[in-house]
Amino acid sequence: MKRSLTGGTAAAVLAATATAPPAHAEYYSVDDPADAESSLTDVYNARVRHGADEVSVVVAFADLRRSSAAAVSIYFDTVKSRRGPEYVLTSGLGDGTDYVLREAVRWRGRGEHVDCDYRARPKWARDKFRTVLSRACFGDPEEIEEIRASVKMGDVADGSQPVIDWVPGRRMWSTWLGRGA
Ligand SMILES: [Ca+2]
Ligand SMILES: [Ca+2]
Repeated sequence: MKRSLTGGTAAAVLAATATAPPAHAEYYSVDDPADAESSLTDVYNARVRHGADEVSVVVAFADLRRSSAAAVSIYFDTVKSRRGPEYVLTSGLGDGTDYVLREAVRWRGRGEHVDCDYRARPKWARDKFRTVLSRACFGDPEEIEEIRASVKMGDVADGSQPVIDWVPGRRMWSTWLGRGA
């Protein structure tokens, strides 16, 4: 289902509008424009939460379906002194697909899956994808102070041309999130 040209253009003009939380907030939420409309899974919003024991990310799409062939990668930056993400969770968005958390090097997953407590699930009826990861997935929980995340959706809408939607932008990050109560 195509959005109207007018609506799409107007939305695309707007830069991603972040809800600026105070420093060390535990939440980050960003709306993303209709800038990948050739894919049903154009990302509309991403929300990151750094809780007392878990980190969760919810990604909202225009129209998420069980038949989706798209995938989502959620990058986590946990070590400020090392450029780029330390971890990446990758999942399919269709029915029967799987998900995996791996260490990341230069924005690519590498090695075996990280052995820790995490889960991920598309919620087709709500057009959302949600993942929840134990803080222990990111190393010694006592040593992790702040975490930030970046979201990339990838789809092959017409079977040839890849459609990519980064939130809040290509290799850009949420704010740093301190551990919440
Ligand atoms: Ca978008
Ligand atoms: Ca890093």
